[in-house]
Amino acid sequence: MPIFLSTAQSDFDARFAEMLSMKREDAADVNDVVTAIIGDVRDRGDAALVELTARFDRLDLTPDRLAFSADEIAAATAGVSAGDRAALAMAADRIRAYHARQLPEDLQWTDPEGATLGWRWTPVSAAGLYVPGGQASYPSSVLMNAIPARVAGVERLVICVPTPDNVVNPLVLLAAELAGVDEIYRIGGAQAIAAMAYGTDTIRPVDKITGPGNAYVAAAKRHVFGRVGIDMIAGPSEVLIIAEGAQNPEWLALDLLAQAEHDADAQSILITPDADLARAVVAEVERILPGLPRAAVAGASWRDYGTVIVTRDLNEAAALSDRIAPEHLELCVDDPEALAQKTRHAGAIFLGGWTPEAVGDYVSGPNHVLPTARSARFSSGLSVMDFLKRTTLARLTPAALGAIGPAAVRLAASEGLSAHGLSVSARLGALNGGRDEG
Ligand code: HSO
Ligand code: ZN
Repeated sequence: MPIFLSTAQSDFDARFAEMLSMKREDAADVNDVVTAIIGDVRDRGDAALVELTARFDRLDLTPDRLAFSADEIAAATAGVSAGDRAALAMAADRIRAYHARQLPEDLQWTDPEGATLGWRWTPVSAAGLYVPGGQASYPSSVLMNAIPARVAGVERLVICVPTPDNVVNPLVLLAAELAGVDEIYRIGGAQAIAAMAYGTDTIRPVDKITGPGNAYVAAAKRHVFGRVGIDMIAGPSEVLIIAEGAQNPEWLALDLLAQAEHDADAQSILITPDADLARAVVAEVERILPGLPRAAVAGASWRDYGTVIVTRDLNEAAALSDRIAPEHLELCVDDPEALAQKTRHAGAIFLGGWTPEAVGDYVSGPNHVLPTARSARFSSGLSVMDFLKRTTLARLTPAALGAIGPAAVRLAASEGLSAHGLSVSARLGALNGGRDEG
């Protein structure tokens, strides 16, 4: 049974707070194991990668076979159907076009004192993308991680994907090819993260690591943060749908189930001012669920975390949504634009009944790597910006230094940093024809 709440209940606030604080992820403590693996890869490089891959993935490699060769990629992708290939290519094109618009502009101006100031953006030199193996190996996620890096201008793009028992998803390799990935290594887990962060004889280190992974991968990313940049650590996925009467209950139920089938820890929430619609959607979920191939996963998610909230009106629904700060927000209402104006905290907003979140997972264009677990309050989805850094620029004329330098001299004195003060005042002295400046 999902959780049912109504804002008319006298204890609504307490029950809503309880729902909000529900812990959905049981992060296993794998830090000791991960620290040992990372140490091993740092000490022994390729030899450790070969051993760990034999142990965890039952795959015998040699250092020269860590990377997929061009022939292996061609052979693996040859069997992909024309239809799948075209769908993936369309997704890649649309994701590329969307992200191209994110490229930020450099800026420079001269202020009234004569200081020319600004900043410029430059890409990281090399990025590494982790792709999980097996069931969770999503070609769409390869596109979502790799394309923004390429659009940012990253010169070298690397993928690590584990291939347990030598099984690889051909669509993952095809997605990598479409996105313009340069190197693909068949290694996974903490050892792959360590190899990308520290490098081995075969794998040169990267500057930034992104991509989803299990508890070991997440712990390894935290561990190497600082040595390299990382993206967010994603928690279980979630969707919040705000709907009103005229919407199709079956479509809404399917949208809730699309989220629930990701993971038993995923959360699907429906908020509506229409109690009849709420009942109809729940009935549809129950009707459809048993027939889904992933009924066990979706059913567990719906039973444990599924939530239905009946509000007095849409305004109340928008306010609750902001408190939840969902990863995905669907606005299935007559005037989605107006409702979108009333919400701020969401990773991605899908406006109107013809924009199911699933289309955003694949082909609409925006990124599907989004802030989970209420972190949309303070962070954003993956973007071109994640692969860029900003360098600030300043150039002063003698007159500009004359105008603002004396304040720096004072502040240096107040911090007890005499060389700082002298470095400015020496120049001010030269400016004033040798007279000292205080
Ligand atoms: N909804 C997931 C992404 C995804 N869905 C990949 C299907 N494939 C997290 O935004
Ligand atoms: Zn999805």
